[in-house]
Parts: sequence; C-alpha cells; structure tokens
Amino acid sequence: MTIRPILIHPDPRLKKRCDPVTEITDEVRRAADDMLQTMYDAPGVGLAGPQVGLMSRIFVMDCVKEEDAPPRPMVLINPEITWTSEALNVHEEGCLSIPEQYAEVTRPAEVRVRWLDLNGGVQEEQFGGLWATCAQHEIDHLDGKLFIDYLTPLKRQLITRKMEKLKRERARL
Ligand code: K1U
Ligand code: ZN
Repeated sequence: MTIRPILIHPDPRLKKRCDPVTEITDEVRRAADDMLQTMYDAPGVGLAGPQVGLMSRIFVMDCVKEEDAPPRPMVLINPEITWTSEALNVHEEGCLSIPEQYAEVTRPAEVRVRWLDLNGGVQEEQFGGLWATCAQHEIDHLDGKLFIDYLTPLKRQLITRKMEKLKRERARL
C-alpha cells in the first residue's frame, strides 16, 4: 500500500466530473487500498478519486468516531444517491484538498446511497450524521464540486487565495 499525494485546490482535476468505473480490476483494488491508507494517514474521514488524481467514480470513508470502536473502512464505487431526507443538517466541513479551512455547509441530514463494492456486488445503505455529510461531500468531489462552492463568492475567493499562497510556499521548499 502506498500513500499517494493529495491534490490541493485550485487544480483543474478537482473541477472535473469523474468517469464511471467500468471494471473492477486489480488496479482499482490497489487504488482503493492506497486511498484508504492515504485517508488514515492524512488523517481524514473520507477521500475521493480526483483528490489523488484518479478521475474515476470511487471514494473511501470511515467516519467511526468512538476511540474504542473498530474501524469501518468503506470503498464505494459508482455511488448514487437514491434518496435524501427533507430534514437538513448543518455540519462544519473540511477538505484534505483545502487544508486548515473549515466552513458550515447545509445538506440533507440523511441519504440513501447505492454503490458497487470491490467484488462488484451492489450495496445500498442509509447514512446519517457525519456519514451522510461525508458521503455527500465525497460524491460532490466525483462531480467536480468542492464544499467552498456552497459559500459566498467572497469567502470562496478568500480561501482560494490562501490555497494559492500555500501552494507557492510548498513549491519553494
Ligand atoms: O474529502 C475530503 O477532503 C475528506 C474530508 C471529509 C469530510 C470532513 C468533514 C465533513 C465532511 C467531509 C476530511 O476528512 S477533512 C478532515 C476531517 O474531517 C477529520 C480529520 C481527522 C479526524 C476527524 C476528522
Ligand atoms: Zn474534500
């Protein structure tokens, strides 16, 4: 397993809609393993393909919060939201592609998601709490959307300028 570098906004790959996975090959399985390791190492609770330059509809997440609970690493391929609750939830979001920036985003409180697992089996599950927020955040990544796209243009511009500065500083190192 390899930790892959995480792309930082602004990057054109983070604005593109990803292609469906057509076959679950060893390459897809390796990418999923690497993505999980990269997510845990960051650390984060989710990670989507385009964040590591993989322009395919795949994301990983593990939103288990309890210290003593076992981890629940999940790999979701070609995920689709099949139902959203009318009830909304406001959650503070972060993004591994926009380090150290956080903002409140309003989204459906619960979602049902259907996806393919690594064996090609169809799975469907209803998520609430951080799981629901994270799944929606990650599916947005697959559609080229970032959480800052929900903010005012002024806030978005401010964060984008900070990220441009961060990237310049990192490039000088
Ligand atoms: O997609 C990403 O950039 C990952 C992102 C997912 C996410 C976080 C919060 C709300 C919605 C979606 C992150 O994991 S940011 C880091 C983070 O939230 C975290 C880090 C360490 C421990 C717990 C959470
Ligand atoms: Zn993100």
